[in-house]
Amino acid sequence: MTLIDETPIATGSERPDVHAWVAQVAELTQPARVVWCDGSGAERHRLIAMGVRKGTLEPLPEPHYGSYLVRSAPDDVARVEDRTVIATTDPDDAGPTNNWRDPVDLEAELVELFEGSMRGRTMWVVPFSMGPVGGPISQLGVQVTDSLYAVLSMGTMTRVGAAARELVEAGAPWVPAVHSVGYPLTDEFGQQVREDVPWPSSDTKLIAHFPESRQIWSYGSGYGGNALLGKKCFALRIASAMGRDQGWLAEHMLLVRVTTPEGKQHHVAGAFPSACGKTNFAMMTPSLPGWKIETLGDDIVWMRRDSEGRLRAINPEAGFFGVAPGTSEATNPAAHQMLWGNTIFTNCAQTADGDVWWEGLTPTPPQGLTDWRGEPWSPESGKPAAHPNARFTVAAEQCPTLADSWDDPEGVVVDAVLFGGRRATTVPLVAQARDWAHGVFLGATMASEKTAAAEGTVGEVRRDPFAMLPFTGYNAADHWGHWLSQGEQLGEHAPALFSVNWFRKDDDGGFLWPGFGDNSRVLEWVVARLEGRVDAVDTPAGLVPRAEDLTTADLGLAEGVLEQLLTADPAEYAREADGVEELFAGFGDRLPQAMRDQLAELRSRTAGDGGTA
Ligand code: OXD
Ligand code: MN
Repeated sequence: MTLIDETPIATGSERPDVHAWVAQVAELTQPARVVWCDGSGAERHRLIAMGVRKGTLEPLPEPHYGSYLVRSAPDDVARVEDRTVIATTDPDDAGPTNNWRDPVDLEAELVELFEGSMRGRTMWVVPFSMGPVGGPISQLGVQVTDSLYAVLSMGTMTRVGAAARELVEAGAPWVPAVHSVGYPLTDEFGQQVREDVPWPSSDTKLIAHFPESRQIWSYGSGYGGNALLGKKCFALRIASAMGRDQGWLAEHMLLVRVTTPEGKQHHVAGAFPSACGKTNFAMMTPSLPGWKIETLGDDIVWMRRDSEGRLRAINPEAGFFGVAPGTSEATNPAAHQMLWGNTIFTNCAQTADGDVWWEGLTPTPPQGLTDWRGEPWSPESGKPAAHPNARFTVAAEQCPTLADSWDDPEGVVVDAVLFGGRRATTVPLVAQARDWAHGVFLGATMASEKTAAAEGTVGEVRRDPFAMLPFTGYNAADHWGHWLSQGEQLGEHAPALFSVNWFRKDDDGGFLWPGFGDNSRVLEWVVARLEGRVDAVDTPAGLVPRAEDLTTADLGLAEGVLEQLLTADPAEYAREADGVEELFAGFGDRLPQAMRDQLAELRSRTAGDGGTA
């Protein structure tokens, strides 16, 4: 059976008939029944009732109306990056940061894996839109899946239903996405071979992407980004390749609207690696009086030039799949409040009265907790009660800080983009790029430090270009080239680019900057730069604020801390240049010349300060 080659969607001119495609997948996977989803409330109720009956969903007590706890299999708790592959005809099109596979070999492997993989199970067909249905920046997809949890979650995270289905049936471009948990219940003769379990999954996992024919095949996992195929698989890996070919951008970014005390609005996107506080930033309560931050998205942004040449952005998702641990009324009041009901919690701990709990929700854990595996828990166990990657899945509309324009199909005009890593040293609190190419260099060279063995020592630096290391569906160097050419086309309409770093530490390992709502002080400076109201200091990091231009008087920072936060030390940047050179070396001649020029510029700015140039 040929799965990939007979689906001529790569050319963009012809699409497979969706019904023929569903029949083809059903012939391969042999489900007991095929059910088309309509995304209705009635359907959600039916699915939830089924999930409760199977033991997959456990209802939470009052007052959490419509909320459920799910426990995954203990070995199916996160994205599996080493089993996530990109198939391209030429390995260089996947590049050195992806796990490359030959498309023909991969197809053969997938046929073997998926053959009969849904026997005895229901195959749901989920037509969905990423972004408002029919919008100029939106895209369509169809996920088939034998996971009830995936269907329910897709219903929250994307726009599922008749409107998307009608467009797909009418021949609009769409992305086929096949998902099986790899847990068949019957053999080829229809004889039952095992009972279903609350969280079906397989030891064999493979998350496969075909950016050339725009297809996704995911096997063996029911968790998050491995299974909700609209998210990382489509909206980042496949969409980034579509964006390269079609002239737009799919990025791992948050999106907020900033309103100044004078009532001026600016839209800011921000690329931050996983676990660097994107959701907290996107829902921030600013500590600066009179400032307002409204949420448009917390994880993914699609951006496209409009007819006037401006860069417009949407959040293609319709919900939040957020990390629960660390979320509390103190750290993220908006997120805490939006979880009042209609939420699916996965791998959280459970209190004696059946409610959910996670580390950081309350200063001390309540008595009588059950851990995420369903075992009794006490602090003496030395293990977390909630899994560190425990999640909540909730509709965007429940977010109290949601901007009214979050659902506007036209999107919002992006005024600024922030690139933020987690760096204990070297990188200042904020720096504006000198120009577009320098901004692309700041994005390409973003990094996070692994936790150092001893507090205060310098951790190993892991480069995470554009926070897209596991998410760019093509050669990362081509991604930088694509950003460079977008900048050329945007010209005077290009947003301003900045690097930010909330995580700089003092010599004792303490954070220098309070972060959270105080990050609004950095946004105040960003806005002042956009409005041309303040000068900046030219440093190896870029254009850094003068200390007097940041509002910090009421923060009680110790003497010298602000200066330290704003320092871009040439000697440290000479070492940074060495690290960047190492990163760039991996890309050979795919590296854009402009990136080589930026590295040379950094070398010249740090010459004589310990670098190798
Ligand atoms: C996520 C991630 O789940 O970036 O959003 O890992
Ligand atoms: Mn993410």
